Amino acid sequence: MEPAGVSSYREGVDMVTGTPRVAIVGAGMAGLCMAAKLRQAGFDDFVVHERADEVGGTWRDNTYPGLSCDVPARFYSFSFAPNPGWTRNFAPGAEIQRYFVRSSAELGLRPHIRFRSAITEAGWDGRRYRLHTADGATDHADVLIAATGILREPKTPDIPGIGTFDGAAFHSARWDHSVPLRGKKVAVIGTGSTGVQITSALAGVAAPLKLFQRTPQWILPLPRLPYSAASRAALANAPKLNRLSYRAYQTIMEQIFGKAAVEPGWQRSGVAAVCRSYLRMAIPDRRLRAKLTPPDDPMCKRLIMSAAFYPAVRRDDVDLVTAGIERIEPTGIRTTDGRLHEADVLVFATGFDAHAFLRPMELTGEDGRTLDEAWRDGPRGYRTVAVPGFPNFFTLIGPHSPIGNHSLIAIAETQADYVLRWLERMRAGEASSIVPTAEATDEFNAALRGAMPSTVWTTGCDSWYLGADGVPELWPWTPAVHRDMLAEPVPAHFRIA
Ligand code: N01
Repeated sequence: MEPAGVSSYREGVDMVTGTPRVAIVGAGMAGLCMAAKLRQAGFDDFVVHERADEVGGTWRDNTYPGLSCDVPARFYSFSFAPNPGWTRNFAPGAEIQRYFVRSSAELGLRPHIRFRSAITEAGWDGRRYRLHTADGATDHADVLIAATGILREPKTPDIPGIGTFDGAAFHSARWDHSVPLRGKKVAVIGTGSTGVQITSALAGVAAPLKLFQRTPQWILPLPRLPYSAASRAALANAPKLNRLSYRAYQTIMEQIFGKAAVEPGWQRSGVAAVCRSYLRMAIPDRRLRAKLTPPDDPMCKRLIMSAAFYPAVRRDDVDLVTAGIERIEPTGIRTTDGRLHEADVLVFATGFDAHAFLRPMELTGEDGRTLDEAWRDGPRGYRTVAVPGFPNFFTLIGPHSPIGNHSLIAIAETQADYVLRWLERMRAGEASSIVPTAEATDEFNAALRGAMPSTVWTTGCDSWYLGADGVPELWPWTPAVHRDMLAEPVPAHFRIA
C-alpha cells in the first residue's frame, strides 16, 4: 500500500542510515506543515494518512456562507510558503482551502498522502507502530505523528424532537449546498464565531433569519478589507516584504491577544474596552443591546472578530431569539415562552467536540495501555507534543496547545520543528525510541495548572476551552513561551533507547 514516491518499508529504524519511517495522521494544516518540514529536512520515508479525499481538514469540511478566517491572512499562512495573492486581510475559507491544496502540490507532498485512509488503530509493538485503516489495510511506522486537528467532530445538541423536523437540517461543518436559502425561513442555532459569520452572510438572503442565542458573545469590530491588485503584485515580487508582514502580524497578535488572554494588563483591559464601547455604539436600541450583552468578560470565550454581525442583527428581517429552545417540531423551533418559530432550514452552529483529539482512533502504547485509559481524567501531554507511555508518538496541536485568537499554523510550525529535532537525533543514531517521563509530564502539567488562574478563560464562563474538570485545555502562557519550551528537546525529560 505504498503511495507513489515512497520507498517500501524497512522494518524498524534502519540501522544503516538511522532514518525512521514516519506516519502522519491527517492532511489538514498541521499534517501538511509536518510533511513539508520532513521533506525540507530530507526525510523522504513518510506517509500522510488522510481519511477524506482532499487535504485541508477543517477548511475542507467547513464551507458555510460567510466562512473566513479571523486571524490575519498574512500570518495565517505557512512561514515557508507565503501567499502574496491573498485577496483580503482576513481570507475567505475557500481561498484558504485552495492555498492548502496548492501548497500540498507545490511543496511536493501529494505523492506522500494516502487519501481515504482512516487510521482506526495504532499500536506500539515495542519497536514501532502497527497501523490499521478502516478499509482493512495495515502499515508500520517507527514514528507516529497525530495531526488530527481540534475542531473536527461536529457537535449537534440533543434537543428534544430534533429528528421530527420536516425541512432541511444540518451542522455548519456539513453544509448542504443543495438547499436553497434565498427567501427561506432560516433558523441558526449558536452564536460562536461560526454562527456570527453565518448570520452576517445570510442577513438579507433568508427571510426571515432567526438566530437562537443561548449566551451572548463579545465582538471586536475587525473589518474584512480587500487587498488591491497593486499591493498583491508588489508582494509577489518582494519576498522580504512578505516575511516582514508575517512578522508584523505575528508580533501584533502575540503582543496584544497572546498577552491579553494569559495575564491581566493593558492588553486585556484595552480589548475589553473596545468590545464594550463597540457594543454601545453599534447597538443604540437598549433592549437589543441588553440581549447582546454577555454576562462574562471579553475573551473568556474565544473572542469573535466581526464588523458585520451587529449591523446584521439590527435588520428588520433578522430576529435574535433569546428565549430557550424547548423542542424542535416538524415546522420549526418551539421556545420556552411557548412561541413556535417556523423554519424551512435549520442550521446547527453548535460547535465541535474539542476534546476528542485523535479519537475515535484507538492508540495503544507501552504495556497495552490505550490513550483512552491514559486520558481517563482528561488529555494530558508533555509540553503539547508528546504523551508518557506512548513512545515515538507526537501530537501537533495536542492538549494545551496555544490556541484561541492566534494562528494555529504558527503553533503547528513550532511543534513540527520540535518533532524534527528528535527525528534528526534518530537519524544520527542517537536514539531509536523516545518517550517523555511521567515525572516531567506531571511537572509540566502542575506548572500549567498553577498558571491558569491568571488567564481570562477562568473568569467565569462556559466554553469549549474548558476540559471536563473545568480547567481550560489551553496554554496559560504566551506563544513565545511555547516557542522557548520547544526550542530544543530536554533529554532528561525523556526515556531514550
Ligand atoms: O462553536 P462554539 P463555533 N442550544 O462552540 C451554542 C473556530 N472558528 O463553531 O455559548 C442553544 O464557539 C453555544 O451556546 P453557549 C474557533 O476556534 C474559527 O462557533 O454554549 N445553543 C454557542 O453559542 C471557534 O471558537 C473561525 O451558551 C447552543 C454555539 O452554539 C470554534 O471554531 C470561524 C446549544 C457554539 O459555539 C468553534 O466555533 C469559525 C444548544 N443546545 C469557527 N449547544 C475563524 O475565523 C451549543 N449552542 C478562524
